Amino acid sequence: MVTDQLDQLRRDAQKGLDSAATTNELSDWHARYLGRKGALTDAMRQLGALSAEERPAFGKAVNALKTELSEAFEARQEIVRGAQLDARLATDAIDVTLPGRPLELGTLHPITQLIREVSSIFAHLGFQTIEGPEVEDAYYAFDALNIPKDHPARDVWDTIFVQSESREIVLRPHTSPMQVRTMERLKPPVRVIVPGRCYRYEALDATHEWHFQQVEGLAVDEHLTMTDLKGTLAEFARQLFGPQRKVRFRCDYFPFVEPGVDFAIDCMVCHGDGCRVCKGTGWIEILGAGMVHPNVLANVGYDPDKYTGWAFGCGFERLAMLKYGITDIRAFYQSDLRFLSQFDRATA
Ligand code: FA5
Repeated sequence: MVTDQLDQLRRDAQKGLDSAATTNELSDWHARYLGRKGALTDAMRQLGALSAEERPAFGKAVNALKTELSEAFEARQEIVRGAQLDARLATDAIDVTLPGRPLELGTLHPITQLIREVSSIFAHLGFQTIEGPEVEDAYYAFDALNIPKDHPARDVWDTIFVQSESREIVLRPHTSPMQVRTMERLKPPVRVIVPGRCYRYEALDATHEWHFQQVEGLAVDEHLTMTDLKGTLAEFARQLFGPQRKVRFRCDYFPFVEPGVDFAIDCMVCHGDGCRVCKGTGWIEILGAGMVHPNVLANVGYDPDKYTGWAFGCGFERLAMLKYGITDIRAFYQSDLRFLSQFDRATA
């Protein structure tokens, strides 16, 4: 009778195990048959009600069934785990034959491209490209450039001040401070260009940004003259804007050069006839330049009787506007991909 009960228990347990298909169902089954309050524990409890002769055989049979069901449980557990893994692999399957999604490549900003082009032109003319600080001491931005405190020309550069009590620190309004820093560091002959960011407290419009990029050019040696300046800038303009470009120099004033000039090229839209781009003049001014002022040479310890030099300063955004026919300078820094992706010829 008791043995019949155990046989029934075995059949029920085996049936339940065969139909357990998930780990949850398996742990329910384990609790029901092998757990502390499970059917086999109940069966063991019946030992007390049996006679002394029946007990050993029944105890042995219960233990054998426990071992048998434990082994069956482990085997079933393996099968269920394997089936679950197969199901997960089937749903997560990657089709390695599908074509990949192409990565969108970034491109260099048009101003960065132009900086590289200008550096390359000047490299072929024997100029080294260097960089300098954007946060600058007013000594380098003004004083050493022959613009002492209270000089009216200081207002021309609408300067953003960072600190002004013990020491005047500014966001550089032009790259000309690098004339002084370079000459302090190097002995003549000097031939450098210095591209970099500049900042001015400006009213913004189609040709004025509060943040823009300039390139400074500086050459110092014995016997340098305006002719060298003129030849270098004409070559630069023709390489950038085409070999047929005419160039024009006119007097201009900058405290750190003497004489000072503005440099223009003939309008590439109307070829000098006069149009909206050149405001009817036939010429487009692209930079300021001149012979380095003797005071600036003296400030860095160069002998102005022995050395002469020339310098120029040019805005990259205005160059790019001319080169690419862009009518509003603000387009460069609005991060509009529709605008920027037009300049995707260089990616490295
Ligand atoms: C200067 O900054 C002088 N340091 C240039 C110079 C260097 C003269 C060496 C002589 C010798 P100016 O303020 O004109 O000059 O600026 C030079 C160029 O910077 C301008 O022709 C223009 O292209 C660009 N620029 C000036 N202000 C702005 C602005 N707000 N937005 C965009 N470009 C500007």
